[in-house]
Amino acid sequence: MYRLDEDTIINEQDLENWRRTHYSFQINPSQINQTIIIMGWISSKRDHGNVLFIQLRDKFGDTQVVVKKKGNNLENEIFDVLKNLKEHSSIGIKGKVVEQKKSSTSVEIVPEEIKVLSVSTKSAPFLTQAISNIGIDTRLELRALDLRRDYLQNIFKIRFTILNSIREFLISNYFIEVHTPKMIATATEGGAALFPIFYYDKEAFLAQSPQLYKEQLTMAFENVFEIAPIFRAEPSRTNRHLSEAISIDVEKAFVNYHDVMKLLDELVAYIILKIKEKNQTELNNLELELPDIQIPFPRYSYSELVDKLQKNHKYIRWGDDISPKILKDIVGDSFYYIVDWPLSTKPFYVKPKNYSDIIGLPPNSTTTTTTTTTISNENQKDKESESNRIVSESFDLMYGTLELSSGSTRLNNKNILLDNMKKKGLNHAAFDYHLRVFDYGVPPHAGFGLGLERFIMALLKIENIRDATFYPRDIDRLTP
Ligand code: AMO
Repeated sequence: MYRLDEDTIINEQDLENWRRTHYSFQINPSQINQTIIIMGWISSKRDHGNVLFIQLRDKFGDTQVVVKKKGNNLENEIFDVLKNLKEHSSIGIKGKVVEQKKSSTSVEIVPEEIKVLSVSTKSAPFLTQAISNIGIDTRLELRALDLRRDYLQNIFKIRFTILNSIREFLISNYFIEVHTPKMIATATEGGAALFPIFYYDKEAFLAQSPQLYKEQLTMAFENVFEIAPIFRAEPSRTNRHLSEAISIDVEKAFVNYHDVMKLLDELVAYIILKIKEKNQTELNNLELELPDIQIPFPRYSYSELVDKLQKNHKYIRWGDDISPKILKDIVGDSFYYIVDWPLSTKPFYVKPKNYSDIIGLPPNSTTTTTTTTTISNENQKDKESESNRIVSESFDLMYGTLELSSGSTRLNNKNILLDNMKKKGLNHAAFDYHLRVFDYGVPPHAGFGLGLERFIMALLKIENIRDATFYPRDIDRLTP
């Protein structure tokens, strides 16, 4: 029982044997005069004195409910309850379908019985309909309510299409979906920081990526993909980093980085096609048009970009990571690749363009991989002559200044892998569990990791990556 004010008491009721007979999208003029049961929450109310219009929302949209104060006891009671219920309250309505030319479905519901299932006792701090100007932190504190808003509903419906189309595309290209451990023993991604955890009596980490496992699985299944969380202890507060993100990891045997770039081109094209096919309503609601893309996406070599950048940014040296900010000057707002990165900027499993290069790699010429800009050690870089610029078979897929994916051909020769690890200062023994499979014929392979939230951000022009995920995790947020 809820006392809404001095005079108004509303009783909450059990569901009992009430079950929805129709979702909003299933209601149409063919049911006129039928009695149906609808359920949902009040998304908006219009009070015209003796007539009340309620929009009852379910997972597919709104149904208009109209109730008049007529002097009949039952109708008056329903009128009073609905008039006093706040938006977001959950109710069930048993009522008659009647014609209403002005409503979008050409019908509306006149209630005969109502069940108040859960009373909203507070006014929502943000509206159901409008894109709120309220700060994202206020919204995140009540995320489940926030997710009811039209803006986010549209985004998450498209997200669902993206995930489905990725699965469709990869499965039709002979990939199998896998799952790899998320509690692991070693780092894989160089500079990206780890979350340590207690694993019984040992120190372990949350996986930064499924990298080593997806590589191993090419031995058994050739073409594998995983859609799962990756964990990155990101100390910075940005609009494009999460501490827990969803990565679409793809790995394929008997190919190199050119082949998987082609696969990624085709994957992106397929996703865009599917969104256009399935989510036109959501795109219209968001007032968005997806880009008309042409594949293959342009490919710029790292060296070429550095040469261009150096014209305006004298401090940039070959071997530095490229900051997205400075890329702004030379790239448009679309998809492109940066290929052939310095080996020193990439993790240990990435293949150099020439095997012979790595054998002659000077000691300490490597820097750890970072996902942010590193202004390199000037002295070290000064010493780096053009002749020992070691290039890797690698790529980043970008959208404007946003990195969406990284990929590469991987080292599959154990000796060279060991050598590269040594140059990167990694302890072989810690990776024994991984290295031992290289004694048994690991096929040549290549792959990539595509950040789901980053991809959604780029396609749907979302300003803050937090709105591309349900419950974001960042340096300041572990709840809800
Ligand atoms: P990388 O570290 O570049 O590569 O990650 C791949 C992609 O994952 C996304 N991503 C993130 N998204 C949001 N918040 C983060 N903190 C975050 N970190 C990464 C980005 C990025 O491009 N193992 C390799 C992939 C491979 O070579 O297969 C890897 O993890 O979109």
